[in-house]
Amino acid sequence: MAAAAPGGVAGLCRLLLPLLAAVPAAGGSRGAVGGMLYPRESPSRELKELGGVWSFRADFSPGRAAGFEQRWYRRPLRETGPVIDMPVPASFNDITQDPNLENYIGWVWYEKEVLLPQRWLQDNLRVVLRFGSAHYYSVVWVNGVQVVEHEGGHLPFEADISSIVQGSPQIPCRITVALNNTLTPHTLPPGSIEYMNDRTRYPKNYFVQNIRFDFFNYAGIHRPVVLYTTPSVYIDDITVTTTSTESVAKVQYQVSVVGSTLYSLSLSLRDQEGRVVATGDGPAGVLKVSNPNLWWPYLMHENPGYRYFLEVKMQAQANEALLEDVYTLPVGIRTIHVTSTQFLINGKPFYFHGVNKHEDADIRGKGLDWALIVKDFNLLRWLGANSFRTSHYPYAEEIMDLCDAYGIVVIDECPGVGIKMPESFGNKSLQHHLVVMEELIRRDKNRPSVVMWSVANEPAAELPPAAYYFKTLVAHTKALDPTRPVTFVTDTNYAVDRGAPYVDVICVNSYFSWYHDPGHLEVIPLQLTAQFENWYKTYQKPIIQSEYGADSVPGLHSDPPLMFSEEYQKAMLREYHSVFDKKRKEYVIGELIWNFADFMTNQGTTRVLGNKKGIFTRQRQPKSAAFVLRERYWKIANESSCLPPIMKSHILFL
Ligand code: GCB
Repeated sequence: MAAAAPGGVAGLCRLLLPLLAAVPAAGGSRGAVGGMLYPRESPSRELKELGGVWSFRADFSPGRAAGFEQRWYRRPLRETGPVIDMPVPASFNDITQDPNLENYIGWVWYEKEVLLPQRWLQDNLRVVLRFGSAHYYSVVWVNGVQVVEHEGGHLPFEADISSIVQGSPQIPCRITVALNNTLTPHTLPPGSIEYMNDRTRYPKNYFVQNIRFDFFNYAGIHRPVVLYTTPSVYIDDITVTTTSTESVAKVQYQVSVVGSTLYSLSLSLRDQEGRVVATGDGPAGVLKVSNPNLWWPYLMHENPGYRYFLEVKMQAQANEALLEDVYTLPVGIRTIHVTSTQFLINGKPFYFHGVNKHEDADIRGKGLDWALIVKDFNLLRWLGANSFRTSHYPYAEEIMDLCDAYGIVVIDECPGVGIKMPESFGNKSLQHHLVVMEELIRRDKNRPSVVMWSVANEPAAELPPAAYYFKTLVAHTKALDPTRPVTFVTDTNYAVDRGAPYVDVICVNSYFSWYHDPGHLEVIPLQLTAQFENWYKTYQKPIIQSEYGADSVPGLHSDPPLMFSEEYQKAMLREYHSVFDKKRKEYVIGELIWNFADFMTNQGTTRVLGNKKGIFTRQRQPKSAAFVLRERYWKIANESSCLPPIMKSHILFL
C-alpha cells in the first residue's frame, strides 16, 4: 500500500536500487482502510476467476525501468516487445529453463485480457479486481489506467474498477501488472541489494540480493486473481467475535456498509443443517445461540471444525433502485485463554502437536495449487497433527478456509522474517510492520482456526531498539484484536531477548545437535531442559517449541546415526520428545517440527537442493521420521481427548 511506501514506486526505486531508474509515482492504494472480505458468490455477487495463462515479460533492461519509461501498460504487452506464457497463480522463477529468470530481481510485467459480461457494465454495480497476493511490490493498470499499488506479498489487495470498465467499455478489458521482488531493509521480509564493485571479480553493474531468511525468494502472482461484483452500496466488512458458556454462546457482530448511509441490515445465523439459530438486525449486535456446537480442534472432539454460517443481508435505496447485497460468513464459536502454564481452547487445555510449513513446491514455487493443498491436509491428518504455524508469512485464504473447516489450529505469522539489520528496527520499518499486521488481521480476524498472531520469526531481539519495536508492535496487534494472544518466535538467548517481555506465549526455536554441537545427540536432554527452565523461570509464561529439526536426505541410512541420515533425524526427534514429555506436564504447551516438507532455499554450502528438514520430501513422500512423529501425535491425541481410538484407523485410509 502506498501509505507504507512513501514516495510510491518512485520512492521505492530510489531506495532499493539506483539501478532501477525512477518511475512515475502512483496513487490509488487503499492501504489497510476498509474491509477485505474473501470474495464469495451470493445472490448479489458474481465472481470470475482470472487464473490460467497470462502474458509475461521480465524487464531485463540495465536499469530495469524500460517498462515504466516506455509505458508498457498503455498498449498490449505483445506490442512493446516479446512476451512469454506465464501461469497464474505460480511463481515465475521455475517455469522456464532460463537461469536469469530463476534468479531475476527487478520489475516483471504480467498481462491478461478479459471479456466482461454485458450485465456487469450497468449502473449501480461495482466491479472489483482482487489479487490474493503478488510478490512483492505491485502496480496494476486496467485499460492503461492505474488502479492500485500495493507493497508486500502474502496478503490480498483489490481495486474498484467500475468507473474504468463502465465509463469507456473496451473489449476485451486489459489488466496489466508490474511486480518488483526487490527487498530493502524496510520491506517485510527485509533484504538488501549489494553491488559488487570489484571490477577484477565481477562484471559492471553486478549486484546480488542478500536475504536473512532460509527459503527461496519466489516471486510472481502467487494466488488467485478474481473479478467480482457487488451492488454499488455494499457490505464492506464484517467482524465477529464469540464468547460462550456451556449452554449459551454470544456471537458479537459488526457490519460496515459502504456507498450510502441509508440502508438496513438483517442477519441470520444458520447451523450446518441450515436451521436458523439466531437472527439480528442493524450494523452491530449480539446473536445468542443456545446449546451451541463449539468449534473444536481436530482430534479434540468427534466433530471438529464446526462452523455456523452468518448470512448478512443489506438493502439500500440508491438512484431510485432498491439494492440488495448478501454475504455469508462462516463462523466458529470458540474461546481462547492463556494462563501461565496452559493454552485453553473452550476452557480445555490444548497441546499443539503440529508442524511448521512453507508454501513451496516443484515448478509452481509459492503458487497456489489445489492438489497440493488437499494432499497436505490429508498428510496432516494422517500424521495426527492438530496445528501448524504459517512460517514465515500468511498462507493463502484457501488454506485458511480448510483449517477452519477441519479444525486445524493456526499460529498466524506475518512476513516478519529475517529482521536482523539494525536499520530494520527503525521507525520506517516499524510503521510498515504495523500496517502489515493491520492487513493480516483484517483478512484473518474472523477465522476460528487462528488462535494466536506471530509478529515475527527470529528477529535480532537482542538489539537495543528491539524493545521499543516489539512493545509497539505487540500493543498495536492487541489493540487491533483483543481476543487473541500475540507472540513472536525467538532464537535469542532468554537473558538478552528484549521482545519477550511483551508476548503472551514464549515460542522458542532451537537446533541442539544440529547447528549447535553438530552430531552430538547426547547433549539434547541437558540443553533442552535448561532452555525450558531458563525461559520459564524468567517469564512464567507457557512455552511452545516452535522449531526443532535435522536435515535428512531420503534414502541415506546410517546406524549408528550420522547427520543427514534418516536415522539421525529420527534419533534427534526421540531425544527432544523425551524432554517434551517431562515438560508438557508443567508449562510446555506445544511442539512444532521443522519442517513438514523439504523446501527450496537459496543455494549454499549447507543446502542440498534446498532445506531437507522435512519429515516428508518436497514431493510429499514420508521419510522414516514421519512415522515416528505419527506414532507420537496419535498417542498424545488419544491420551488427551475422549476420542474413540477408531479415529486413527479411519485416517489410515486418507
Ligand atoms: C530456523 C528458521 C527457519 C530455517 C531453519 C533451518 O531457525 O526459522 O526458517 O529454515 O531454522 O532449517 O535452518
